[in-house]
Amino acid sequence: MSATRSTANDSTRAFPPDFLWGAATAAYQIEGAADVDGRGPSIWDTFCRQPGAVLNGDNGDVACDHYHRVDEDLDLLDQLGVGTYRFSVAWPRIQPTGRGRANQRGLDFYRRLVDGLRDRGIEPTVTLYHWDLPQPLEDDGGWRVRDTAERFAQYVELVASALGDGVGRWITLNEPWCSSWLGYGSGEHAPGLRDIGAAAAANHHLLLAHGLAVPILRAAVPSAKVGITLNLGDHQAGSTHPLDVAAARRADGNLNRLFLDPIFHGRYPDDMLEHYAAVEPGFAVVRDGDLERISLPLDFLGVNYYFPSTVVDSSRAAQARVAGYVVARSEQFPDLHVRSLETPGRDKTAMDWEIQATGLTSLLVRIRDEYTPLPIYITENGAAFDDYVDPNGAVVDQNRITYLQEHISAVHDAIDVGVNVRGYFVWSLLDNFEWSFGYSRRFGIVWVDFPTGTRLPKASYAWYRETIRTNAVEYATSVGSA
Ligand code: IFM
Repeated sequence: MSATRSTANDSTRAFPPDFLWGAATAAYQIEGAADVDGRGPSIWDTFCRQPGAVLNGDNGDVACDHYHRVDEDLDLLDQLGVGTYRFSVAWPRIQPTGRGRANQRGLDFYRRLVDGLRDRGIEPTVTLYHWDLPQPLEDDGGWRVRDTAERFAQYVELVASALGDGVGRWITLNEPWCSSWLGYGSGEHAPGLRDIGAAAAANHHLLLAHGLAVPILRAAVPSAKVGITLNLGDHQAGSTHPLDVAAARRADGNLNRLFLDPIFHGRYPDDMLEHYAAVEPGFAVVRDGDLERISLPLDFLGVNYYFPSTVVDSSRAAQARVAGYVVARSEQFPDLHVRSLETPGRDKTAMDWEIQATGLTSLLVRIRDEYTPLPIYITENGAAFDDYVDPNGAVVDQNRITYLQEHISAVHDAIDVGVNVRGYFVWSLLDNFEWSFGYSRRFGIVWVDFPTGTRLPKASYAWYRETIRTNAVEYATSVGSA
Protein backbone atom coordinates (compact mmCIF):
# COMPACT_ATOMS: atom_id res chain seq x y z
CA MET A 1 0.00 0.00 0.00
CA SER A 2 1.37 3.41 -0.95
CA ALA A 3 1.81 6.29 1.49
CA THR A 4 -1.10 8.21 0.01
CA ARG A 5 -3.42 5.33 0.82
CA SER A 6 -2.86 5.67 4.58
CA THR A 7 -6.39 6.75 5.43
CA ALA A 8 -8.74 6.68 8.37
CA ASN A 9 -10.29 3.43 7.29
CA ASP A 10 -9.69 0.81 4.63
CA SER A 11 -12.40 1.93 2.25
CA THR A 12 -11.21 5.50 1.76
CA ARG A 13 -8.19 6.82 -0.03
CA ALA A 14 -6.57 10.06 1.07
CA PHE A 15 -5.17 12.56 -1.40
CA PRO A 16 -1.91 14.45 -0.82
CA PRO A 17 -2.45 17.32 1.65
CA ASP A 18 -1.89 20.01 -1.01
CA PHE A 19 -4.18 18.39 -3.60
CA LEU A 20 -6.31 21.11 -5.20
CA TRP A 21 -10.05 20.60 -5.56
CA GLY A 22 -11.97 22.75 -7.98
CA ALA A 23 -15.01 23.27 -10.15
CA ALA A 24 -15.07 24.46 -13.75
CA THR A 25 -17.32 26.41 -16.09
CA ALA A 26 -16.93 28.37 -19.33
CA ALA A 27 -18.12 31.84 -20.29
CA TYR A 28 -20.50 31.11 -23.15
CA GLN A 29 -22.03 28.18 -21.33
CA ILE A 30 -23.10 30.12 -18.24
CA GLU A 31 -22.82 33.88 -18.53
CA GLY A 32 -25.74 34.94 -20.71
CA ALA A 33 -25.86 38.76 -20.95
CA ALA A 34 -24.93 38.34 -24.59
CA ASP A 35 -25.24 41.99 -25.54
CA VAL A 36 -24.60 43.60 -22.17
CA ASP A 37 -21.78 46.03 -21.34
CA GLY A 38 -20.38 46.14 -24.85
CA ARG A 39 -19.90 42.41 -25.52
CA GLY A 40 -19.56 41.68 -29.23
CA PRO A 41 -20.88 38.62 -31.07
CA SER A 42 -18.91 35.38 -31.04
CA ILE A 43 -18.92 32.47 -33.47
CA TRP A 44 -21.24 30.64 -31.10
CA ASP A 45 -23.84 33.43 -31.21
CA THR A 46 -23.79 33.05 -34.97
CA PHE A 47 -23.72 29.25 -35.03
CA CYS A 48 -26.69 29.01 -32.66
CA ARG A 49 -28.74 30.93 -35.23
CA GLN A 50 -28.04 28.48 -38.02
CA PRO A 51 -31.13 26.30 -38.40
CA GLY A 52 -30.47 22.80 -37.09
CA ALA A 53 -27.03 23.58 -35.66
CA VAL A 54 -28.06 23.42 -31.99
CA LEU A 55 -30.71 21.18 -30.48
CA ASN A 56 -34.04 22.97 -30.00
CA GLY A 57 -32.55 26.14 -31.48
CA ASP A 58 -31.07 26.95 -28.06
CA ASN A 59 -28.46 29.66 -27.60
CA GLY A 60 -26.35 31.29 -24.89
CA ASP A 61 -28.18 34.63 -24.76
CA VAL A 62 -29.32 34.02 -21.18
CA ALA A 63 -27.77 30.66 -20.24
CA CYS A 64 -27.46 30.55 -16.41
CA ASP A 65 -27.46 34.35 -16.26
CA HIS A 66 -24.24 34.04 -14.31
CA TYR A 67 -23.30 37.55 -15.40
CA HIS A 68 -26.05 38.91 -13.17
CA ARG A 69 -25.94 36.18 -10.52
CA VAL A 70 -22.23 36.12 -9.96
CA ASP A 71 -22.44 36.69 -6.19
CA GLU A 72 -24.85 33.79 -5.74
CA ASP A 73 -22.53 31.54 -7.74
CA LEU A 74 -19.52 32.68 -5.73
CA ASP A 75 -21.39 31.70 -2.57
CA LEU A 76 -22.13 28.27 -4.04
CA LEU A 77 -18.40 27.80 -4.64
CA ASP A 78 -17.60 29.03 -1.17
CA GLN A 79 -20.03 26.60 0.46
CA LEU A 80 -18.67 23.80 -1.69
CA GLY A 81 -15.26 24.38 -0.17
CA VAL A 82 -13.23 24.36 -3.40
CA GLY A 83 -9.69 25.66 -3.37
CA THR A 84 -9.92 26.91 -6.94
CA TYR A 85 -12.50 27.86 -9.55
CA ARG A 86 -11.80 27.52 -13.27
CA PHE A 87 -13.70 29.96 -15.47
CA SER A 88 -13.06 31.35 -18.92
CA VAL A 89 -12.84 34.92 -20.11
CA ALA A 90 -15.05 35.76 -23.08
CA TRP A 91 -12.80 37.32 -25.70
CA PRO A 92 -15.77 39.25 -27.21
CA ARG A 93 -16.35 40.97 -23.86
CA ILE A 94 -12.77 42.24 -23.83
CA GLN A 95 -12.41 43.01 -27.54
CA PRO A 96 -15.89 43.11 -29.07
CA THR A 97 -14.45 42.96 -32.59
CA GLY A 98 -11.41 40.86 -31.70
CA ARG A 99 -9.11 43.85 -32.14
CA GLY A 100 -8.14 47.10 -30.53
CA ARG A 101 -8.41 48.55 -27.04
CA ALA A 102 -9.95 46.66 -24.15
CA ASN A 103 -13.58 47.16 -23.29
CA GLN A 104 -13.30 48.29 -19.68
CA ARG A 105 -16.77 47.07 -18.72
CA GLY A 106 -15.83 43.58 -19.83
CA LEU A 107 -12.67 43.64 -17.76
CA ASP A 108 -14.64 45.01 -14.79
CA PHE A 109 -16.87 41.94 -14.76
CA TYR A 110 -13.90 39.57 -14.50
CA ARG A 111 -12.20 41.80 -11.93
CA ARG A 112 -15.31 41.49 -9.80
CA LEU A 113 -15.25 37.72 -10.23
CA VAL A 114 -11.54 37.45 -9.40
CA ASP A 115 -11.90 39.68 -6.34
CA GLY A 116 -14.99 37.79 -5.22
CA LEU A 117 -13.08 34.52 -5.39
CA ARG A 118 -10.07 35.85 -3.53
CA ASP A 119 -12.29 37.37 -0.82
CA ARG A 120 -13.58 33.85 -0.25
CA GLY A 121 -10.13 32.28 -0.27
CA ILE A 122 -10.62 30.59 -3.67
CA GLU A 123 -7.81 30.71 -6.26
CA PRO A 124 -8.93 31.76 -9.73
CA THR A 125 -7.83 29.48 -12.58
CA VAL A 126 -8.43 31.42 -15.78
CA THR A 127 -8.95 29.91 -19.22
CA LEU A 128 -8.29 32.52 -21.89
CA TYR A 129 -10.10 30.79 -24.75
CA HIS A 130 -13.02 28.43 -24.41
CA TRP A 131 -14.31 28.55 -27.99
CA ASP A 132 -15.99 31.98 -28.22
CA LEU A 133 -13.99 33.59 -31.03
CA PRO A 134 -15.17 37.13 -31.86
CA GLN A 135 -17.26 36.81 -35.03
CA PRO A 136 -15.39 39.56 -36.92
CA LEU A 137 -12.22 37.46 -36.65
CA GLU A 138 -14.03 34.46 -38.09
CA ASP A 139 -15.22 36.68 -40.93
CA ASP A 140 -11.54 37.28 -41.67
CA GLY A 141 -10.70 33.57 -41.72
CA GLY A 142 -10.89 32.57 -38.04
CA TRP A 143 -8.45 29.87 -36.95
CA ARG A 144 -7.77 29.02 -40.59
CA VAL A 145 -5.51 32.06 -40.75
CA ARG A 146 -2.34 32.95 -38.91
CA ASP A 147 -3.48 36.45 -38.06
CA THR A 148 -5.98 35.06 -35.51
CA ALA A 149 -3.07 33.70 -33.46
CA GLU A 150 -1.51 37.17 -33.46
CA ARG A 151 -4.85 38.70 -32.45
CA PHE A 152 -5.11 36.17 -29.60
CA ALA A 153 -1.69 37.22 -28.30
CA GLN A 154 -2.82 40.83 -28.18
CA TYR A 155 -6.01 39.89 -26.34
CA VAL A 156 -4.02 37.85 -23.82
CA GLU A 157 -1.83 40.85 -23.12
CA LEU A 158 -4.89 42.96 -22.32
CA VAL A 159 -6.35 40.35 -19.96
CA ALA A 160 -3.07 39.47 -18.25
CA SER A 161 -2.15 43.08 -17.56
CA ALA A 162 -5.63 43.83 -16.19
CA LEU A 163 -6.12 40.70 -14.03
CA GLY A 164 -2.59 39.42 -13.49
CA ASP A 165 -2.27 40.68 -9.93
CA GLY A 166 -5.22 38.47 -8.92
CA VAL A 167 -4.71 35.36 -11.02
CA GLY A 168 -1.90 32.89 -10.51
CA ARG A 169 -2.93 30.03 -12.80
CA TRP A 170 -3.55 30.59 -16.51
CA ILE A 171 -4.77 28.19 -19.18
CA THR A 172 -4.21 29.50 -22.70
CA LEU A 173 -6.70 27.31 -24.58
CA ASN A 174 -9.40 24.85 -23.70
CA GLU A 175 -9.52 21.74 -25.88
CA PRO A 176 -8.05 23.09 -29.13
CA TRP A 177 -9.01 19.77 -30.76
CA CYS A 178 -12.68 20.76 -30.47
CA SER A 179 -12.06 24.26 -31.82
CA SER A 180 -10.22 22.91 -34.84
CA TRP A 181 -11.59 19.47 -35.68
CA LEU A 182 -15.22 19.90 -34.55
CA GLY A 183 -15.33 23.55 -35.60
CA TYR A 184 -13.72 23.30 -39.04
CA GLY A 185 -13.64 19.54 -39.73
CA SER A 186 -16.86 17.78 -38.75
CA GLY A 187 -18.96 20.96 -38.50
CA GLU A 188 -20.48 19.94 -35.15
CA HIS A 189 -19.24 23.11 -33.46
CA ALA A 190 -18.96 26.76 -34.48
CA PRO A 191 -18.17 27.95 -37.08
CA GLY A 192 -19.61 24.73 -38.56
CA LEU A 193 -17.27 24.07 -41.48
CA ARG A 194 -16.59 20.64 -42.97
CA ASP A 195 -13.15 21.06 -44.41
CA ILE A 196 -10.35 18.81 -43.20
CA GLY A 197 -7.63 21.04 -44.66
CA ALA A 198 -9.05 24.01 -42.77
CA ALA A 199 -9.24 21.93 -39.57
CA ALA A 200 -5.57 20.99 -39.81
CA ALA A 201 -4.61 24.62 -40.37
CA ALA A 202 -6.77 25.60 -37.40
CA ASN A 203 -5.05 22.93 -35.30
CA HIS A 204 -1.71 24.61 -36.01
CA HIS A 205 -2.88 28.20 -35.60
CA LEU A 206 -4.49 27.40 -32.26
CA LEU A 207 -1.26 25.85 -31.03
CA LEU A 208 0.64 28.85 -32.36
CA ALA A 209 -1.75 31.14 -30.47
CA HIS A 210 -0.92 29.17 -27.34
CA GLY A 211 2.80 29.47 -28.03
CA LEU A 212 2.58 33.21 -28.59
CA ALA A 213 0.58 33.67 -25.39
CA VAL A 214 3.02 31.89 -23.09
CA PRO A 215 5.79 34.55 -23.03
CA ILE A 216 3.19 37.31 -22.84
CA LEU A 217 1.71 35.77 -19.73
CA ARG A 218 5.14 35.26 -18.21
CA ALA A 219 6.11 38.88 -18.88
CA ALA A 220 2.84 40.32 -17.54
CA VAL A 221 2.60 38.00 -14.52
CA PRO A 222 6.10 36.78 -13.61
CA SER A 223 4.84 34.43 -10.91
CA ALA A 224 2.13 32.95 -13.15
CA LYS A 225 1.72 29.24 -13.61
CA VAL A 226 0.95 28.73 -17.28
CA GLY A 227 -0.53 25.69 -19.00
CA ILE A 228 -2.90 24.45 -21.68
CA THR A 229 -5.93 22.18 -21.39
CA LEU A 230 -6.31 19.28 -23.83
CA ASN A 231 -9.18 16.83 -24.20
CA LEU A 232 -7.39 13.53 -24.43
CA GLY A 233 -8.53 9.96 -24.80
CA ASP A 234 -7.46 6.41 -24.28
CA HIS A 235 -8.03 4.64 -27.61
CA GLN A 236 -8.30 0.88 -27.79
CA ALA A 237 -8.54 -1.25 -30.92
CA GLY A 238 -11.67 -3.40 -31.13
CA SER A 239 -9.52 -6.41 -32.03
CA THR A 240 -5.90 -7.38 -32.51
CA HIS A 241 -6.33 -7.29 -36.29
CA PRO A 242 -3.61 -5.04 -37.77
CA LEU A 243 -6.21 -2.88 -39.52
CA ASP A 244 -7.98 -2.19 -36.23
CA VAL A 245 -4.72 -1.54 -34.41
CA ALA A 246 -3.80 0.94 -37.14
CA ALA A 247 -7.24 2.58 -36.87
CA ALA A 248 -6.77 3.08 -33.13
CA ARG A 249 -3.38 4.63 -33.85
CA ARG A 250 -4.94 7.08 -36.35
CA ALA A 251 -7.66 8.07 -33.88
CA ASP A 252 -4.99 8.56 -31.23
CA GLY A 253 -2.92 10.60 -33.68
CA ASN A 254 -5.77 12.95 -34.43
CA LEU A 255 -7.02 13.50 -30.88
CA ASN A 256 -3.91 13.14 -28.75
CA ARG A 257 -0.63 13.21 -30.65
CA LEU A 258 -1.43 16.18 -32.91
CA PHE A 259 -1.42 18.22 -29.71
CA LEU A 260 0.85 16.45 -27.24
CA ASP A 261 3.73 15.89 -29.71
CA PRO A 262 4.18 19.53 -30.78
CA ILE A 263 3.73 20.84 -27.24
CA PHE A 264 6.09 18.41 -25.53
CA HIS A 265 8.34 17.13 -28.33
CA GLY A 266 8.39 20.18 -30.61
CA ARG A 267 7.20 18.33 -33.73
CA TYR A 268 4.06 17.01 -35.35
CA PRO A 269 3.84 13.21 -35.59
CA ASP A 270 5.12 11.91 -38.95
CA ASP A 271 2.20 9.55 -39.51
CA MET A 272 -0.26 12.42 -39.09
CA LEU A 273 1.71 14.77 -41.35
CA GLU A 274 1.66 12.03 -43.94
CA HIS A 275 -2.04 11.41 -43.42
CA TYR A 276 -2.90 15.09 -43.94
CA ALA A 277 -0.26 15.75 -46.62
CA ALA A 278 -2.78 15.98 -49.46
CA VAL A 279 -5.26 18.38 -47.84
CA GLU A 280 -5.03 22.15 -48.26
CA PRO A 281 -3.79 24.20 -46.62
CA GLY A 282 -3.37 21.63 -43.85
CA PHE A 283 -0.05 21.61 -42.04
CA ALA A 284 1.59 23.49 -44.92
CA VAL A 285 0.78 26.59 -42.82
CA VAL A 286 3.58 25.68 -40.38
CA ARG A 287 6.44 28.20 -40.59
CA ASP A 288 10.01 28.14 -39.34
CA GLY A 289 10.14 28.85 -35.63
CA ASP A 290 6.50 27.95 -34.94
CA LEU A 291 7.25 24.65 -33.26
CA GLU A 292 9.85 26.26 -31.01
CA ARG A 293 7.14 28.63 -29.82
CA ILE A 294 4.56 25.89 -29.42
CA SER A 295 6.93 23.80 -27.32
CA LEU A 296 7.98 26.56 -24.90
CA PRO A 297 8.21 25.20 -21.35
CA LEU A 298 4.97 25.12 -19.37
CA ASP A 299 4.20 24.82 -15.68
CA PHE A 300 1.42 22.28 -15.93
CA LEU A 301 -0.81 20.35 -18.29
CA GLY A 302 -4.59 20.44 -17.98
CA VAL A 303 -6.29 17.16 -18.92
CA ASN A 304 -10.00 16.82 -19.66
CA TYR A 305 -11.24 13.25 -19.67
CA TYR A 306 -14.78 11.98 -20.05
CA PHE A 307 -14.98 8.60 -21.81
CA PRO A 308 -12.96 5.76 -23.33
CA SER A 309 -12.85 4.98 -27.01
CA THR A 310 -12.79 1.66 -28.83
CA VAL A 311 -12.46 1.75 -32.60
CA VAL A 312 -12.01 -0.42 -35.68
CA ASP A 313 -11.07 0.28 -39.24
CA SER A 314 -14.28 1.17 -41.08
CA SER A 315 -13.85 -1.81 -43.40
CA ARG A 316 -14.13 -4.11 -40.39
CA ALA A 317 -17.47 -2.90 -39.03
CA ALA A 318 -19.16 -6.21 -39.85
CA GLN A 319 -16.56 -8.23 -37.93
CA ALA A 320 -16.98 -5.90 -34.96
CA ARG A 321 -20.72 -6.56 -34.99
CA VAL A 322 -20.09 -10.29 -35.01
CA ALA A 323 -17.79 -9.80 -32.03
CA GLY A 324 -20.75 -8.26 -30.19
CA TYR A 325 -20.02 -4.56 -30.48
CA VAL A 326 -22.52 -1.89 -31.44
CA VAL A 327 -20.92 -0.01 -34.32
CA ALA A 328 -21.38 3.73 -34.86
CA ARG A 329 -23.55 4.44 -37.89
CA SER A 330 -21.10 6.89 -39.44
CA GLU A 331 -17.52 8.11 -39.27
CA GLN A 332 -16.90 11.41 -37.54
CA PHE A 333 -14.09 12.17 -40.00
CA PRO A 334 -14.39 10.08 -43.18
CA ASP A 335 -10.69 10.55 -44.01
CA LEU A 336 -9.68 8.73 -40.81
CA HIS A 337 -11.66 5.66 -41.84
CA VAL A 338 -12.43 4.80 -38.23
CA ARG A 339 -15.66 3.56 -36.66
CA SER A 340 -16.36 3.91 -32.96
CA LEU A 341 -17.68 0.92 -31.05
CA GLU A 342 -19.86 0.56 -28.02
CA THR A 343 -18.87 -2.21 -25.66
CA PRO A 344 -21.91 -4.25 -24.66
CA GLY A 345 -22.78 -3.97 -21.00
CA ARG A 346 -20.92 -0.76 -20.34
CA ASP A 347 -22.92 2.01 -18.69
CA LYS A 348 -23.36 5.27 -20.57
CA THR A 349 -24.10 8.87 -19.69
CA ALA A 350 -26.84 11.02 -21.20
CA MET A 351 -24.30 12.06 -23.85
CA ASP A 352 -24.17 8.39 -24.89
CA TRP A 353 -20.59 8.38 -23.70
CA GLU A 354 -19.41 5.10 -22.22
CA ILE A 355 -18.21 5.11 -18.64
CA GLN A 356 -14.79 3.65 -17.99
CA ALA A 357 -12.69 5.32 -15.32
CA THR A 358 -9.66 3.10 -15.83
CA GLY A 359 -9.08 4.88 -19.15
CA LEU A 360 -8.23 7.99 -17.16
CA THR A 361 -5.55 6.19 -15.17
CA SER A 362 -3.98 4.71 -18.33
CA LEU A 363 -4.03 8.09 -20.02
CA LEU A 364 -2.31 9.79 -17.10
CA VAL A 365 0.37 7.11 -16.91
CA ARG A 366 0.97 7.43 -20.64
CA ILE A 367 1.34 11.22 -20.43
CA ARG A 368 3.95 10.77 -17.71
CA ASP A 369 5.78 8.01 -19.60
CA GLU A 370 5.69 9.49 -23.11
CA TYR A 371 5.40 13.23 -22.66
CA THR A 372 6.04 15.09 -19.44
CA PRO A 373 6.72 14.89 -15.73
CA LEU A 374 4.98 18.28 -15.29
CA PRO A 375 2.19 18.68 -12.76
CA ILE A 376 -1.15 17.62 -14.23
CA TYR A 377 -4.51 19.04 -13.31
CA ILE A 378 -7.67 17.23 -14.31
CA THR A 379 -9.25 20.45 -15.52
CA GLU A 380 -12.55 18.77 -16.43
CA ASN A 381 -14.28 15.54 -15.60
CA GLY A 382 -17.95 14.86 -15.04
CA ALA A 383 -21.09 13.48 -16.58
CA ALA A 384 -24.49 14.44 -17.95
CA PHE A 385 -27.44 12.44 -16.71
CA ASP A 386 -31.20 12.83 -17.01
CA ASP A 387 -31.60 14.57 -13.67
CA TYR A 388 -34.92 15.71 -12.33
CA VAL A 389 -36.26 17.49 -9.27
CA ASP A 390 -38.12 14.83 -7.28
CA PRO A 391 -41.36 15.35 -5.33
CA ASN A 392 -39.30 16.25 -2.24
CA GLY A 393 -37.70 19.08 -4.18
CA ALA A 394 -34.31 17.33 -4.37
CA VAL A 395 -32.09 16.16 -7.23
CA VAL A 396 -30.70 12.81 -6.16
CA ASP A 397 -28.10 12.16 -8.84
CA GLN A 398 -26.59 8.95 -7.54
CA ASN A 399 -25.33 8.02 -11.03
CA ARG A 400 -23.23 11.21 -11.13
CA ILE A 401 -21.88 10.50 -7.65
CA THR A 402 -20.84 7.03 -8.79
CA TYR A 403 -19.21 8.46 -11.91
CA LEU A 404 -17.27 11.05 -9.93
CA GLN A 405 -16.25 8.54 -7.30
CA GLU A 406 -14.90 6.15 -9.92
CA HIS A 407 -12.99 8.83 -11.76
CA ILE A 408 -11.55 10.51 -8.69
CA SER A 409 -10.52 7.06 -7.55
CA ALA A 410 -8.87 6.54 -10.96
CA VAL A 411 -6.92 9.76 -10.39
CA HIS A 412 -5.81 8.33 -7.07
CA ASP A 413 -4.67 5.17 -8.85
CA ALA A 414 -2.46 7.34 -11.07
CA ILE A 415 -1.01 9.19 -8.08
CA ASP A 416 -0.32 5.81 -6.46
CA VAL A 417 1.93 4.87 -9.36
CA GLY A 418 3.76 8.17 -9.25
CA VAL A 419 1.92 10.36 -11.76
CA ASN A 420 2.20 14.00 -10.74
CA VAL A 421 -1.51 14.87 -10.54
CA ARG A 422 -2.01 18.00 -8.45
CA GLY A 423 -5.69 18.77 -8.70
CA TYR A 424 -9.15 17.90 -9.98
CA PHE A 425 -11.92 20.16 -11.30
CA VAL A 426 -15.43 18.81 -11.59
CA TRP A 427 -17.29 19.67 -14.79
CA SER A 428 -19.42 21.45 -14.03
CA LEU A 429 -20.46 23.70 -11.20
CA LEU A 430 -23.78 24.46 -12.93
CA ASP A 431 -26.07 22.83 -15.46
CA ASN A 432 -25.37 24.90 -18.53
CA PHE A 433 -25.42 25.33 -22.31
CA GLU A 434 -23.93 22.11 -23.65
CA TRP A 435 -22.97 23.43 -27.10
CA SER A 436 -24.76 21.64 -29.94
CA PHE A 437 -26.91 19.84 -27.37
CA GLY A 438 -28.24 23.14 -26.02
CA TYR A 439 -29.76 22.87 -22.55
CA SER A 440 -30.77 19.23 -23.00
CA ARG A 441 -27.72 17.78 -21.24
CA ARG A 442 -27.12 18.55 -17.58
CA PHE A 443 -23.53 18.27 -16.32
CA GLY A 444 -23.90 20.37 -13.17
CA ILE A 445 -23.56 19.46 -9.54
CA VAL A 446 -25.99 22.35 -9.13
CA TRP A 447 -29.36 22.13 -10.90
CA VAL A 448 -30.36 25.25 -12.81
CA ASP A 449 -34.00 25.91 -13.53
CA PHE A 450 -33.42 27.66 -16.86
CA PRO A 451 -36.72 29.58 -17.09
CA THR A 452 -36.11 31.27 -13.71
CA GLY A 453 -32.37 30.84 -13.17
CA THR A 454 -32.98 29.32 -9.72
CA ARG A 455 -30.07 27.17 -8.47
CA LEU A 456 -30.53 23.95 -6.49
CA PRO A 457 -27.48 21.99 -5.31
CA LYS A 458 -27.81 18.32 -6.25
CA ALA A 459 -26.86 15.34 -4.09
CA SER A 460 -23.53 15.27 -5.99
CA TYR A 461 -22.76 18.78 -4.70
CA ALA A 462 -23.06 17.53 -1.11
CA TRP A 463 -21.02 14.44 -1.98
CA TYR A 464 -18.26 16.51 -3.62
CA ARG A 465 -18.24 18.93 -0.67
CA GLU A 466 -17.61 15.97 1.63
CA THR A 467 -14.88 14.62 -0.67
CA ILE A 468 -13.17 18.01 -0.55
CA ARG A 469 -13.61 18.32 3.22
CA THR A 470 -12.11 14.92 3.92
CA ASN A 471 -9.59 15.14 1.05
CA ALA A 472 -10.36 11.50 0.38
CA VAL A 473 -12.52 9.31 -1.80
CA GLU A 474 -14.17 5.97 -1.22
CA TYR A 475 -12.50 3.06 -2.98
CA ALA A 476 -13.80 2.41 -6.50
CA THR A 477 -11.29 0.57 -8.58
CA SER A 478 -13.06 -1.63 -11.05
CA VAL A 479 -16.53 -0.08 -11.22
CA GLY A 480 -17.43 1.08 -14.71
CA SER A 481 -14.48 -0.69 -16.21
CA ALA A 482 -16.33 -3.59 -17.84
O1 IFM B 1 -19.24 21.25 -21.81
C1 IFM B 1 -18.04 20.80 -22.33
C2 IFM B 1 -16.92 21.79 -22.08
O2 IFM B 1 -17.24 23.05 -22.59
C3 IFM B 1 -15.65 21.34 -22.72
N1 IFM B 1 -15.34 19.99 -22.33
C4 IFM B 1 -16.37 19.00 -22.42
C5 IFM B 1 -17.61 19.49 -21.73
C6 IFM B 1 -18.72 18.42 -21.82
O3 IFM B 1 -19.02 18.17 -23.15
